[in-house]
Amino acid sequence: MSLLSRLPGSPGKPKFTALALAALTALTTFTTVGPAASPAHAEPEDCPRGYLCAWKTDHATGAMLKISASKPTLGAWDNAIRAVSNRSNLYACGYNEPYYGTSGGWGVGVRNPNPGGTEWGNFGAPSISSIKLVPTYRECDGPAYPEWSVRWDSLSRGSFANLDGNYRSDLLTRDKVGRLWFLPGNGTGKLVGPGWNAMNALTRHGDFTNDAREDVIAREASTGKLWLYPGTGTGTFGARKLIGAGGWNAMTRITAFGDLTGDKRSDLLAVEKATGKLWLYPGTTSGTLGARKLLGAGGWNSMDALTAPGDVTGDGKADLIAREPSTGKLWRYNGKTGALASRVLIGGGWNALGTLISAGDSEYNDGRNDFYAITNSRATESTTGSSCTGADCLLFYPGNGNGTFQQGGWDGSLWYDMTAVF
Ligand SMILES: [Ca+2]
Ligand SMILES: [Ca+2]
Ligand SMILES: [Ca+2]
Ligand SMILES: [Ca+2]
Repeated sequence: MSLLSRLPGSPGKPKFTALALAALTALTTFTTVGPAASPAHAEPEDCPRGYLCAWKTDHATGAMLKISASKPTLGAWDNAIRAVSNRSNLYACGYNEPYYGTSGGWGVGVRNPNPGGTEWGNFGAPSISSIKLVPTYRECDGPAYPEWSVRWDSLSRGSFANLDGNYRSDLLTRDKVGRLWFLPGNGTGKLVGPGWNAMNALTRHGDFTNDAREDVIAREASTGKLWLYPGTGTGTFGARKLIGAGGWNAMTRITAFGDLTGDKRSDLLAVEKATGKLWLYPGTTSGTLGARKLLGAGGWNSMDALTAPGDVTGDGKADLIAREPSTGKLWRYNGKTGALASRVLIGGGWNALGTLISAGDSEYNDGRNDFYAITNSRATESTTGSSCTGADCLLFYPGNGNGTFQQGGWDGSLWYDMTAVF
């Protein structure tokens, strides 16, 4: 079916806003608009901002349906919608069955948010029987969060990459609209809370409050304050505590590391933007951070990803992984007590990867910490080892326990609509 059409008032000028991932999912984004011939009474302008409006004619004339929330059934509008304008801030998903079901090989028709009202069109079929309005594209045909499934692993238990302390590594992910989700590792997800777009650095790994439960540290963009969110041991968090009164906007690559100083308390690493120095902020008995110590005299601005995978070399000391964007090389810095050893090259081609993720010993029950990465648009079949190319494929790199990782492979999940995974 052809999705190409024209914008009102711009005959012959095609406009596409289809999402790149449409081809990878059952979803289809329609940006089609009415026929070039101007209707006598074009009414899309009558649709108020904040609403999804629908008409029973191709020309968007006559009676107008106006909704601002999902409709599992459509009553008199069932199978009657021929034109739509989505002036809400949400994605509009059209289904050919009631209660958001599809049948007959029909996928979900999606219309992107268009509060300005510059586009109108249809859902791609005249048989729409329910409409969902959702904040992110992926919610048209599934949960708001990606599928994170790892095997039950007796050695996973602990407070590294394990917020709920059970036998599966877990992840946190923030979606585009700022909701933070806890992914316990069995494919499900639980909402931690909204509002996390106020933070422009998020990190975890290790326990900072000395209760054996993993915590989260976040930087507030508007203030440069650093906040500690104490883990409750269930994937939720207690009242946040200020651990950095300000000035943290001068830092980048803020990374909860595990224990580097050897006192069994988790420490924090960060790079000073102005100088390229790498600093260690030691965890203390009170859950605050002690006086910082210089770890790297300079040059750390040449790294664009710091990741703390825990101990990957098997000596019991946490290690650091960093990517050099100018070369795409991945480097490992072995942890020593209070310092990092000279770097060791562990991979190339890592510029095709966006987010790097540590998940502890997530698989194989081997006590070896594993590593994950999410591809960016540069990823090819050789990057992913699979047919998943381009952005948002989650790749799994099993740890060998000696500081190296096996060849990565796609785990089958797609992480679009996410702005942080940690
Ligand atoms: Ca804790
Ligand atoms: Ca420490
Ligand atoms: Ca180590
Ligand atoms: Ca493992």
